[in-house]
Amino acid sequence: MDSVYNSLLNTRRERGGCFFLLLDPDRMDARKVIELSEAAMECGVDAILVGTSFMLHSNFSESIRRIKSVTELPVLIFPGSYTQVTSGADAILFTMLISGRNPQYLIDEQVKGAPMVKEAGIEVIPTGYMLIESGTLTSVQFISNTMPIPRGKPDIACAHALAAQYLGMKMVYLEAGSGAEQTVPVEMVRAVASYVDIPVMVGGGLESVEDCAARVEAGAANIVMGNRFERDSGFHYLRDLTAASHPVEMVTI
Ligand code: 1GP
Repeated sequence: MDSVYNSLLNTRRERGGCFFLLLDPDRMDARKVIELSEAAMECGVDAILVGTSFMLHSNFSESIRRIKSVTELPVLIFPGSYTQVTSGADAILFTMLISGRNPQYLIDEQVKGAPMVKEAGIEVIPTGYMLIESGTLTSVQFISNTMPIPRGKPDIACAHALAAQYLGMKMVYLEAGSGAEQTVPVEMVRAVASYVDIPVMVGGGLESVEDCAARVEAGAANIVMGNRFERDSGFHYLRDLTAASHPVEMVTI
């Protein structure tokens, strides 16, 4: 029933953390999607997230089908809107933008998407999505028309994350926005991870081994990276990033 969620919990328990690769089919061509999916398999990625803001150029279902054809990794939809619900994936992060006060992203998108998720028959991972201030106006902030949580206010982040837990969500996502100049502060990750019992996911502007290691050490269960792979070609460093997100394995080698 919750097989993807439970397998990610197990990985986190056994290896200290998980690394998720985010693919945006609007921002890379089909060949790169395939290349990255294959590299993910080889380099120790735990799951592939697929999501996009607009669906300007991509055929979302076809992209997921392509990814599934070259990898056995779990593929999770990370939807920019309810129109991205499709049956080819293994699970969906059923997100609610809890840091905002825009009813469209608190309930409207979910009501439109719920019947589609049921029809698709995919696993649902209810996720509290929290936008964190990152120094500049990010796409997600602009599109969602919501205020991010101030980066110097971990107490506000903690209260939102706990509300998500009490509402029955299975995960919280601390998001600085794709390509963020300032990433989610390590101290905010530490505060939230020690305050709630559900896994904490972190993403937005993370680039380096140190970025990943510091957030896993602070208690993040899942690290998300996408933008860096859109820019670069050759993915030799991916293995280092996944290793940094699996600290238990690093110690035992
Ligand atoms: C964006 O948190 C994710 O939704 C990943 O961010 O693309 O900056 O890695 P990047």
